[in-house]
Amino acid sequence: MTELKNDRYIRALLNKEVDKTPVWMMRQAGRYLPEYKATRAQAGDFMSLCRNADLACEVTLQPLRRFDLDAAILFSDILTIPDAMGLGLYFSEGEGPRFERPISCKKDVDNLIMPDPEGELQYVMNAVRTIRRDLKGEVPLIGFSGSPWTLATYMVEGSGSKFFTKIKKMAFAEPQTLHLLLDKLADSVIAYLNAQIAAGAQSVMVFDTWGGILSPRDYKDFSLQYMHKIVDGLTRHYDGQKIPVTLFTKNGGQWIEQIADTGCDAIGLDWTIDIKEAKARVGSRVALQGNMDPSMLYASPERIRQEVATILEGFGTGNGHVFNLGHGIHLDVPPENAKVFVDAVHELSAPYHR
Ligand code: 1CP
Repeated sequence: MTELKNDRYIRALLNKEVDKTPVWMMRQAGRYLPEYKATRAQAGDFMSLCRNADLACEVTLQPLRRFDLDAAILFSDILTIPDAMGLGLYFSEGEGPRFERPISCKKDVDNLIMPDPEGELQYVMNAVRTIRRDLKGEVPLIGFSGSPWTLATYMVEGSGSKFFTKIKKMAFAEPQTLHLLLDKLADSVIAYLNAQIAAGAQSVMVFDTWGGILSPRDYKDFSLQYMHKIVDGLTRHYDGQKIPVTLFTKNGGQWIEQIADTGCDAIGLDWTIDIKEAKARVGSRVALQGNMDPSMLYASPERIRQEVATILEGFGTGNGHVFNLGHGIHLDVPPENAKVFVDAVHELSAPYHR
């Protein structure tokens, strides 16, 4: 068991007292940092960076050298699972992720490989082990996965999408096929996240980036149900420590009570919900993470500080808040503005924790 030098993030997720509100940024390692671009160029393409444990560790640590962040997040991607299932992930320059062999029918689902986390996905576990070693207990390491629904959208669409017509066609015309796929994905995610925990992840987060494109009934049926299965299947205690689980559904503000009912420890909020209202609705059943609009980082230092102050005031006193952006940091944000944001959270939150 390693003692953490800074355990604010874990304590806040578990609704315990902290001296300042912890903060990290979704996609904190990435193209807005010149040093990331340099390491990525050294690796070649994005997947080669993910597959190289030393370089994946280097880019994980880069934002921590610049900013006073309270957590590190594994450098990898949610699409590692579909890739390991046999879909052939590739990145076309400027176009984002794509699959060589997308899913279109039941036979494709039947043929999927159930990936072995210490086999096809061992490179991810190696990155986790290397990062934990090099973090030296400074801050906790967050492991992550995509939600089954969000992974399925990429697997069926074959790439990112705007209207999600193929996955919705499958959902409404061939629901049994989609449920079969989602169930396989949930089993794979459970094995993958439990392996990350065994390799050293001290908290895990499930990204449901596309759950918010569904109707309330379909969200429950196609997304939430499978995240619930994941929460039930996760290792919740490891090496004498509780492993907090955060569920993030982008645009999921209307469903936070149901998300809390899964038994997760924390809910990630985007910026389309008022954090004061969210807290009133879920009380102290779960911690809340979020919820600043990432585009606020384009504003002046004064405006950024003002927004941080407003969100802190909205949450008010009490435990259970992790500050974050409501989605990933944009790639053209000046790194100095990210520093203003992180420092403002620590400085302005201290009075709420006396
Ligand atoms: O060119 C590059 O360098 C690749 C850009 C990039 C990066 C930096 C991709 C491709 N993935 C990542 C890393 C990544 N992805 C991390 C670790 C870094 C960190 O957080 O510091 C994480 C947690 C993700 C998660 C991820 N990937 C999500 C869920 C969170 C979210 O932002 O909604 C999703 C939807 C993806 C898919 C994906 N991978 C990459 C891109 C450009 C995308 C988005 C495609 C789309 O818009 O549909």
